[in-house]
Amino acid sequence: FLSNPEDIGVVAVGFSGGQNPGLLSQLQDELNYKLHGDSQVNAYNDLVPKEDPPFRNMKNPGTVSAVTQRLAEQVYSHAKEGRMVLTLGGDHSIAIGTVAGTAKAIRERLGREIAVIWVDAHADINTPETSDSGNIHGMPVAFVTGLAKEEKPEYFGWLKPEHLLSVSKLVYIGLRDVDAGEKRILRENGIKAFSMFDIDRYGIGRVVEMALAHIGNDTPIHLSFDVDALDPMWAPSTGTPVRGGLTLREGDFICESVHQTGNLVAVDLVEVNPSLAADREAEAHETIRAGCSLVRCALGESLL
Ligand code: B3U
Ligand code: MN
Ligand code: MN
Repeated sequence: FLSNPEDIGVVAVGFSGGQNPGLLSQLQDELNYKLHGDSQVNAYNDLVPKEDPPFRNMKNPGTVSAVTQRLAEQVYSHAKEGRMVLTLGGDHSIAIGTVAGTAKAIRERLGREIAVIWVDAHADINTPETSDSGNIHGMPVAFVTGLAKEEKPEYFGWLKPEHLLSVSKLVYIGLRDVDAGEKRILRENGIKAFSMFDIDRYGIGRVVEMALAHIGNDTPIHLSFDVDALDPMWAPSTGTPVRGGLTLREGDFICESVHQTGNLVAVDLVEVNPSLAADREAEAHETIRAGCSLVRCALGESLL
């Protein structure tokens, strides 16, 4: 294993409030993992600026930049010590920090470039200019690949070459809601992507095999799993549900397969956003159950 499989660095980010610790206590108490870092949810309140006007069409750019910069340092220090890093989100903008942190740590520790498997209904590769929404959770891949660039340190200018991911080491699984501008970016950069169409056509087994073949043997893998890749039947409590997604078993299979490579160095589980509305408690519970299943599979717990 490229990371010590019994030793996990955990970072819990925002939003999901009191929900994530359920997963954390499962890992620690039932499965005897050694957890480092906060078992608390980082609010990063100290980093939120008083005013945060849009910049290049991005919403809350100063806040997201400062939070992801801090997160990159946290993830970096776990990965540098050889721990597998598990980050529980939070919206997918946090992957700017997690990918930056692992990319830098793995370069220093193993002298290698990481690969990223991005499991999502969306491509999250808008630049500030191609984005219609201005939401940074639709842009993280553009920032970590250097396709979106910004000099100002308070607006992601802290991203340096050692934080970046090469587009040839990126592969998507589960896409089904991709903007026209994003399709152009994927095409022009020759980025490997397996949509739901490919999963229907080849089956999840072949798709994962092809995805892993693309990034190559013994490449350190960062798995960034947006729970909205799953069909809303399994994960209804998420910001932008899109029907026609992965079954829970297909999601679990991706995680198990990545575990089996022995090359997993980091996992993000994001967009788990349990609504506090009382009438949606059952949906929140189902979504968290799905998230727990994915993480346990990524840790190899479901394999014999
Ligand atoms: N592509 C759209 C929608 C979107 C992307 N990621 C999420 N939603 N979660 C955008 O806003 O960039
Ligand atoms: Mn996403
Ligand atoms: Mn998504």
